[in-house]
Amino acid sequence: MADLILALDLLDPMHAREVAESCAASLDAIKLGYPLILSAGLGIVRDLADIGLPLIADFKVADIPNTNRLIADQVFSAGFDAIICHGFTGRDAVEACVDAAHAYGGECFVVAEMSHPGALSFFSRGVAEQIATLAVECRADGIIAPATRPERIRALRGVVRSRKIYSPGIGTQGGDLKKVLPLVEGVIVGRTIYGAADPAHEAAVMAAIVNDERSS
Ligand code: 3DU
Repeated sequence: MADLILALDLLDPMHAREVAESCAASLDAIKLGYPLILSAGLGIVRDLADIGLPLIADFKVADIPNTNRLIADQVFSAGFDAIICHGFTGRDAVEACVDAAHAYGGECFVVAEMSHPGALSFFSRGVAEQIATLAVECRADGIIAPATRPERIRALRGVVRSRKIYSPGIGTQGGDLKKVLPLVEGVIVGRTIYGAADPAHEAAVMAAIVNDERSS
């Protein structure tokens, strides 16, 4: 049972709101990251809250524990429901994010392996498995794993078991929605939806595939 999560990487706040609103009925959550927040300001989180979907902060937080805690406090105070952090920073830094998320009743996801080709420079030779293990030990709610490499999602499932796996890289980056859906709890889709001529239609098409998988 996977969720459809829109990566809202648009720069114009009005356009972002329009796309989010028009796609909302097909979505389970919206992920906001640096592109939109740096352009529109953190206030856009409150502006989007009335759409009624959980909002995930993709800041891939990767600092020392104290700074991670300060960032996470800002994220959850702003109205986000979940945060994404990096795991290569180590146990204390990841725990700072997880603890802050849970103190606010939110969730924390740890990037285990990225989806782009260059990710393999460092997310290889067992590193992703180590990060996923750390995520579980730190009581993170889940990990981020690449839709571009379904075999890696399968390998990381062996580590995280029942914890959630959210997977970006569908569509534009080459990941196949139908292949990835049975492997994860959430698919993250950006350009294929918001870059379509009719984003609401594209989101509805994808949601129908997600729902088919849910009922199969
Ligand atoms: O390629 P898309 O346009 O569907 O966007 C994917 C989103 O997921 C985008 O916000 C990107 O920053 C994020 N992401 C990855 O693509 C890959 C990762 O490993 C982690 C996050």
